[in-house]
Amino acid sequence: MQNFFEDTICAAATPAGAGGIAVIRISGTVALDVADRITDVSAVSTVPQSSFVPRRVYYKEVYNSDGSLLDNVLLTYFKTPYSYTGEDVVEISCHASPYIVRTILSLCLAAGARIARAGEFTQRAFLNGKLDLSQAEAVADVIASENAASHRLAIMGLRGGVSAEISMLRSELLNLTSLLELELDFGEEDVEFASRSELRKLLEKIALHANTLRNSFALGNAIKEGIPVAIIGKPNAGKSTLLNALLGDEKALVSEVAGTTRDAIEDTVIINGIKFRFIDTAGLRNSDDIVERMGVERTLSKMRQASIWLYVFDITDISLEQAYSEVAALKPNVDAASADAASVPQVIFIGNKIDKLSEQQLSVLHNNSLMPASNNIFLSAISAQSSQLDCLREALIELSGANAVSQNQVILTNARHYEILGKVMDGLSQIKTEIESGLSADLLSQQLRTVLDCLGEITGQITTDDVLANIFSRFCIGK
Ligand SMILES: Nc1nc2c(ncn2[C@@H]2O[C@H](COP(=O)(O)OP(=O)(O)OP(=O)(O)O)[C@@H](O)[C@H]2O)c(=O)[nH]1
Ligand SMILES: [Mg+2]
Repeated sequence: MQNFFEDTICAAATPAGAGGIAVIRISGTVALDVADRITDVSAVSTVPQSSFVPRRVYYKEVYNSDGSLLDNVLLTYFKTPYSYTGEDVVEISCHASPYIVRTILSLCLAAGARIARAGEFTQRAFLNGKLDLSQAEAVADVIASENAASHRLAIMGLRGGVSAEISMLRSELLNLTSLLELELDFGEEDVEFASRSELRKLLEKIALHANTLRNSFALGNAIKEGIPVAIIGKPNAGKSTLLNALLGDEKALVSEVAGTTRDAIEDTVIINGIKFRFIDTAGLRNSDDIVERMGVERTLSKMRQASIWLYVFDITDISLEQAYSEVAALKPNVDAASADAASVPQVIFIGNKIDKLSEQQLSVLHNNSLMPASNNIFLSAISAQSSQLDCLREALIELSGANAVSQNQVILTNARHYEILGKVMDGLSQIKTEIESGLSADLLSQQLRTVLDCLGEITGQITTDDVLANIFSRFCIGK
């Protein structure tokens, strides 16, 4: 259904002072009027009858209010409802001078438009039914996407992947609700159309579906924000050297003094279209130095957040078995936060400083430069100083899981959707308990309706002004 807003809005859709061309977008009932007033004639003259044909590009002149030429522009008209917002939209491409853009905007204001708020074009698109809310949110993700993996997920959202998944869940729940509501219609006759154990099974299936979708957020969020990789190990193992080599930048201080790194040092790198967030940490050891102890605390907390650990050890100093037992000893320190199976980190053991090994010792390692030792454990022998890290990069890409996402797989990347699905899961498990305790059909169906409303918050069938304001205020102006 089309909503009509009183105001016609305008804004630059391109960043100020960048590139050769800027685009100004005007949307609303008087967009065409505004376009008429500012092109070819002085803005103070009377309004001519518009002759713009939709979806054609016009070469026009824009004049200052004193009648002098401001710029030559290209103008395109999109007639309601066939536009981004669903309203009459005019797009003006002008030269990207901030002065020209500012002046055209002020001519638009004089002609009856007002400046758009952040995200207002997309908000109108949503309110006019051009996009649902999860798609509107994906627009912001597409704009923000900076690598192949996050872009792929954003496009999936924009094309309605999340919406389709939610509407599938909704229709499964609606089926269940209508089974129950049918019973209500025959209330007097005390019939049970759906056996309670059938209902429970259906509900479990729906909960499983919702849970799978919800769990995909761990990966989706990591792909969007950068897969968190903690570089950990004993002091002097070469962690900071490895960070620098991975970043191709001398970001962290390196020295032969054990305990060089105190604070966690983070930076992101894109490897094969996947963003990784590497976190170099303070070497793990017991220390009397209070600052170093604080650093170690910080290391443990970064380890809890990481989905991959690079456990670096000096291959000339300790054996693989020792490295294993060191990591095993670390696990209890971080397990508290890892109750969720999805968050158990994968570990790559990195025997560092192979340049210090003899030819003979090296030949033992040869061909074994990267071996999957068991489920979540990989081995790599490197020299962090040499920057020859292709094996490690390949292992990281593989462990990230980003490439395993198939074209059609829906992965959540939006924290709001994740939170709502949490509420949905709670609701479903409560209903399951209530089915078991024999709650009446009408109370059960009421509860199911509440869960359905929850799902509607994701796609925007159910929203409040606050939620909308919160979502769209994070957009840039002009989008
Ligand atoms: N021969 C050799 N030396 C290395 C290699 N990697 C690091 N080193 C040296 O080992 C020492 C410690 O390196 P760092 O990168 O500072 O070690 P770290 O693990 O960050 O140490 P802390 O910050 O103290 O925990 C430095 O003198 C490095 O030059 C390597 O691959 N081969
Ligand atoms: Mg260091």
